[in-house]
Amino acid sequence: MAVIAPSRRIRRTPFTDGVEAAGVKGYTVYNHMLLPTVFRSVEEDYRHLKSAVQVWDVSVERQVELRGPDSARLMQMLTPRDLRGMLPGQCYYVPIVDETGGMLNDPVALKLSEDRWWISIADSDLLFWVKALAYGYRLDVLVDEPDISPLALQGPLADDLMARVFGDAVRAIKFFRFGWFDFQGVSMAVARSGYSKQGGFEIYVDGTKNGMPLWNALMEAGRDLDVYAGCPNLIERIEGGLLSYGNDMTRENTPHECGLGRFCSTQTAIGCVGRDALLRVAKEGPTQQIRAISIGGDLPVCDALWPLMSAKGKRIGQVTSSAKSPDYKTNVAIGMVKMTHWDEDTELDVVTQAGTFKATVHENFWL
Ligand code: THG
Repeated sequence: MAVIAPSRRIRRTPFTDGVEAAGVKGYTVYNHMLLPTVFRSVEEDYRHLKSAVQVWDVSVERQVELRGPDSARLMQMLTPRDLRGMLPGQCYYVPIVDETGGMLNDPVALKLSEDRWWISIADSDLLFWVKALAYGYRLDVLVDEPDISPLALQGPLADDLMARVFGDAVRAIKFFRFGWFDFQGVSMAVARSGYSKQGGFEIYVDGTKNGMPLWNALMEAGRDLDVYAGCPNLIERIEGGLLSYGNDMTRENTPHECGLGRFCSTQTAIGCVGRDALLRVAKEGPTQQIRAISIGGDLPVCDALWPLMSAKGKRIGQVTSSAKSPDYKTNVAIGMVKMTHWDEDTELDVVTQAGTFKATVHENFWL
């Protein structure tokens, strides 16, 4: 493939200079911004992620900030997850749905205080929907995108590296909680979270100018830990069942179809704009759902949906992400499968641009 032409519409990040110095080999575009996809090779990056520690430029996880007395009300309008028990310092994975119950995004929400929230978004222009609701309902809330850029530390040695730069107190941060930590006189939110199953942190870097100093400090402090630049890894995230908005689900899907029912409490999420629609579909339950799928053979890259066919030759779903897994000696994949074929060990055919391959449905992901 040819290169992507750089322009103002494809934003660089505060860390792009560091990413390029580390030898980034590929990018995707996510929230109109550069997201690295590979440094050494996807397989080498995968091995290193599972054994050491990586610094990830995940600035593309843009923040939609809500500020003002109606912030909590607006936040609850966006999601079927009941937010009443959420405390400042907590992160919640929150499906965001429209009035039909269709998925608009699957961000991590951070409650900074009763009247200040961050929505750490996946790849869709959620800002417009949030601004429109605030305006249409005449809410007393400011909605914008602040100069905050998440930097993730992921991998088994993340705690050790993090403690060297931010102090031993970071070790006490619990999963999906955050605290405020100082870097060179600037206070930043530090959460135990991230788009891998290897453990680690996300630093919500405040101010573009503070990006490279922090990047360099982490690289320097982690030299003997074999720290390296990394990025969300396709193989590892499929093994872990971490969904990719726009790939594995779209506005056409409900949270229940996406296997995100455990993050919904639609009955008590009073004010959620998709509540009535979701209550209607929840009564019957979903008729298709996301599943882990293993596929045999030498697959091409999955850059479009691949139809899934039953033994009788009927279309019963699609594969939307796949990668060859070194640890599981099979191609690991994520797909949407109709109810009639979603049970463990169901055998299917998957139709790719390079022919048809044997696929098997699983009820659980690998990690
Ligand atoms: N971190 C932050 N923002 C993000 C992402 C992130 N924005 C974009 C994208 N990732 C949003 N999607 C996800 C998907 C999965 C998770 C987080 C964000 C995730 N899921 C865990 C799991 O499924 O095991 C745990 C969820 C839970 O138990 O609450 O972490 O990664 N800041």
